[in-house]
Amino acid sequence: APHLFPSDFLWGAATAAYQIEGAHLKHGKTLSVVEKNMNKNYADPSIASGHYQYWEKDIALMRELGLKAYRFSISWPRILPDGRGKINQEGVDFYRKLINKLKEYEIEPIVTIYHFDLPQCLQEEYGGWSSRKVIDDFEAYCQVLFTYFDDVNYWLTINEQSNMFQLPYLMEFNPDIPLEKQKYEMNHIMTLAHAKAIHLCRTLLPNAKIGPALGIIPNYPASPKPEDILAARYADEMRTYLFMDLYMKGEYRPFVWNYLVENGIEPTVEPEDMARIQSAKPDFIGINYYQSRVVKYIPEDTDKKELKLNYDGKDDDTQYDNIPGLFEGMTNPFTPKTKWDWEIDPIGFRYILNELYDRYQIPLMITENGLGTLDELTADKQIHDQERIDFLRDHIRQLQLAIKDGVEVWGYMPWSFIDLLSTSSGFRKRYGFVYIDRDDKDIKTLERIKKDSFFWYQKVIASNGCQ
Ligand code: BGP
Repeated sequence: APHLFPSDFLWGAATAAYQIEGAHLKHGKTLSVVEKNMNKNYADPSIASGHYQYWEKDIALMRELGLKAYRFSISWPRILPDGRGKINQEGVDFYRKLINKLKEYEIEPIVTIYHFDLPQCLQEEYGGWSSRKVIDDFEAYCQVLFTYFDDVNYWLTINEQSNMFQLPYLMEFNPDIPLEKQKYEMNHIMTLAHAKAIHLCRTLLPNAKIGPALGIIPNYPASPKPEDILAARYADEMRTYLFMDLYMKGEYRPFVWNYLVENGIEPTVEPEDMARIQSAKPDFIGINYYQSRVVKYIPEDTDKKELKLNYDGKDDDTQYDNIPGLFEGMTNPFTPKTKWDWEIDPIGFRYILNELYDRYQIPLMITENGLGTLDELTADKQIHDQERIDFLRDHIRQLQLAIKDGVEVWGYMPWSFIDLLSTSSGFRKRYGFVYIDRDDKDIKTLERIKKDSFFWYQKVIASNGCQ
């Protein structure tokens, strides 16, 4: 294959704090909302992948893999155990050591400021993201990060604001307020917090690059029926362009705004809000891509079905995203599925990158992409994860084609570097290039074992994208 990846392309891998670190109530750290609310049958964050303890081993593996970049998140309650005010020096030191080591090995740190882990104490104090008070606390947290870690060149403000409101364990809601109303209010407040982070970054770190990371799912019409074509468009409006337009234009899309008003669920917008958001244009957009979605029209009088929290690979657990009157997701008869029924669609990756770049003309960074599956350790301690290699190879090819199509992409951070706690499915569903020797209940040795995909990706990086 011809070399089409830019010579400075950032080949990386991604993780998030609560999914790998462990030590979740140790060394000064307090509880976060996601740690409190995730299903403990699958996911116990107290040890996770043991990264807090074995971080040096992990970085040595990154170096061996040849990573040019590493995307990780900083845990807010590890830095500020009370949500604000007193700094936990041990937490600062942990990330300081991590960043120093990465720099020593010439691995570019790409730091997520917020990956689902609001300090639980702020949830209890004022309802977390439902109150504007969180904006100042978030800004103060960013100020700490931009001061202590001023040598970081790439920042991600908020991970998957778009999905945060779909998967209830990532957030905590007030049972006394209608859920839909609350979601859009929180989304607005979160967008303001994101804008604050960008403004502060421009002041304190004028040379750094900063942007959000969105979970993006392209929507395909279920049939050539005109109402299904419209359904796909509406799904894109509500699940993708709502967020993209807020970030990129500082505007609510007319379709979305009218829908919210009609349903009495529009957020409170104060006079300066939109100007603040508008003046905080990101340098790039992070894209988390796992799958595409097929949607059909469903009438307004259909009952709304809430997404299920815990996929366990069983068909009856599958639930599809839906907004009665607009769209409902369904299975795609033309694509293979993962063991958790996620659609495997590399072409959708090329399609959506083109779509987003066309609309917004902003550089993109792939901040997540990967295959969650069961990995079996063989008797001689190997992991033959050919399925993962095929998945990543096919996506990298489509990424290469998207770049050929003219899309500007800065880097590729597959999810995930090492096996980690899947928020929905614990340690059964694995994503890593490196296997962690543990199960959901049995912690075992936490030994790090390189999978076949590790050696494959090593070659991909060394050849700048030839597979
Ligand atoms: C994204 C999240 C990640 C990761 C990934 C895989 O939405 O940003 O944190 O969890 O999805 O999801 P899961 O673990 O549910 O398979």
